[in-house]
Amino acid sequence: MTDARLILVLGDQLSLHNPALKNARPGIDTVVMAEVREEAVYVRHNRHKIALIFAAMRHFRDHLRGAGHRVNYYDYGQGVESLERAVEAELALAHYSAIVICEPGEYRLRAAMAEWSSRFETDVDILDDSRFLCSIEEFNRWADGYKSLRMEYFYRGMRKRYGVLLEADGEPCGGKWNYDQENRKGWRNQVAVPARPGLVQDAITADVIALVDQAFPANPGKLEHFNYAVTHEQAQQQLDWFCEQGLANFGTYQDALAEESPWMFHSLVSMYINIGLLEPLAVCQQVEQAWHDGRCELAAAEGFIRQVLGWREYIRGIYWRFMPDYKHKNHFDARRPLPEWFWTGDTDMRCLSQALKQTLELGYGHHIQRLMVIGNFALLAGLDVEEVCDWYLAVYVDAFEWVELPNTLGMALHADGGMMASKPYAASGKYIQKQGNHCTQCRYSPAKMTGDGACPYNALYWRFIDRHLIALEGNGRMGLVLNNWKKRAEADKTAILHWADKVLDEVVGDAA
Ligand code: FAD
Ligand code: DLZ
Repeated sequence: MTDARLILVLGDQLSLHNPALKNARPGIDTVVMAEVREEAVYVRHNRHKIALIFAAMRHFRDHLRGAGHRVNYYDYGQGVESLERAVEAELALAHYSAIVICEPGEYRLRAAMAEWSSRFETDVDILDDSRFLCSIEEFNRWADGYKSLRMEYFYRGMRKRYGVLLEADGEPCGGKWNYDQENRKGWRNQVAVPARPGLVQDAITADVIALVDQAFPANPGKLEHFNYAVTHEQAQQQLDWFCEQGLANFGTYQDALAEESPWMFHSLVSMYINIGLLEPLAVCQQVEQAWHDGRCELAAAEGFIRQVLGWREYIRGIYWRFMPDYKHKNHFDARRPLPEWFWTGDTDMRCLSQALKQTLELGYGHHIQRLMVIGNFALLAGLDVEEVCDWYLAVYVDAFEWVELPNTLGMALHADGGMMASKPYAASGKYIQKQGNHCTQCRYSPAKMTGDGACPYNALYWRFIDRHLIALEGNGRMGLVLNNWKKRAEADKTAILHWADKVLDEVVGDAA
């Protein structure tokens, strides 16, 4: 009787620290990896995302084989329907004493795997994902102690726990925990944006690109622009490049919007951390070291580290604490169908068109595009929460439900009623004008509220305030805005609301 184990490695678990691989015994255990239909089609994934995952999986397979592991790998062309079917096929080939898996990042798969033990009549060990810096249990323990779960307090705890940007006496470096106030500059072409280095594609990646182009003809994504790292070494080179070229300006322009660049000074590392090509603590430590070496200001390093050590871990904690109910929340009862142009980017709103087009073509949008351009529009227009979330899950290369859902449903759409954010991230065209230079190229004017040429964000913003006045009334942080609206003359309000309905009818389609 053999005690060989079947170790299943998923497409976003390509880490050398994957707990399922930690005790794997080359020559005894078998690692299984599978490109499967179910994972590839459960939303209309961007082709960049599928290509990134398949190419990184194939490179990881070779890496494991190089380290002596037996890896049974199923190519997409073999037509395996699901991960469950891949396991079933393996169990038909050999006897295994147990199936070992690192817990998956999405609830639907976690729920399915909970059935595997009885389904396969085999032990199934689902291990904690040790690649996160706060386990689900630890997050829940922290959350149990608070009435409202604010990221800032969680983040301070993580800084202390991991000794990041901390003085010897336990106080934060520089005397402050958070330098966000210094990180909000708008974009007026103040400095040159460095060109991103191109990555050389090997035969494995070229094969995958050809496969994805052929197998997913109706999906978004232009693979002639594919420029993502597919190995640990390449991902590390991308991070090194960011620390050299982007980090110094990252903080200052973190909230900026630029006509000239899809990524500005952002790091483009979320996709690598999320699939295991980079480790989050090492990423934070490298950025901290860059500050110690004098390569950036403290505000830039702190601003970056807060996103990874704070937001990323906090978001994951929120997901697992509140799923599965969280997915069905719809605080503002937003149900307007997603306009078809979300899949083409064909709208005259310049900021929105640019954010959508680069998202669809490259699989990437930076945070302010996701939150204040696309998400803000979806919030103001009352777009259907579930449809918007599915869209976000499909179009970004870094999208996995554990991170996409709280960011979209909670942060951008406030559909959880404020479980995460203390107020909705709703803003008019003036915010977009302040943060960037799209408005100079746009046919709409942020200075106009109604009439031809008025920026649609303006009237939609006040319509949103008017519609949800009662729901927002108890929120102290909204008081000023609500009073501004209430103080307006009735005729003024009527004209704005009338125009907003026209905008919804003409720009969004369907003025329900
Ligand atoms: P940078 O701006 O350089 O930030 C550095 C790193 O911080 C990122 O790589 C990421 O690992 C982390 N980070 C920053 N903000 C967040 C956040 N809010 N939540 C989690 N991690 C964060 N991020 C995803 O990884 N996957 C998603 O599917 C995703 N969907 C989003 C949807 C919406 C509506 C919004 C508002 C945000 C979403 N984010 C998501 C968070 C954030 O926008 C991306 O992580 C970031 O834009 C990735 O680009 P970057 O690597 O250049 O990030
Ligand atoms: C996103 C994705 C895709 C497109 N394809 C696969 C695949 O073929 N095989 C696989 O193991 N994983 C894939 N993934 C990642 C999974 O969807 C991911 O592991 C789950 O969503 C859990 O986070």
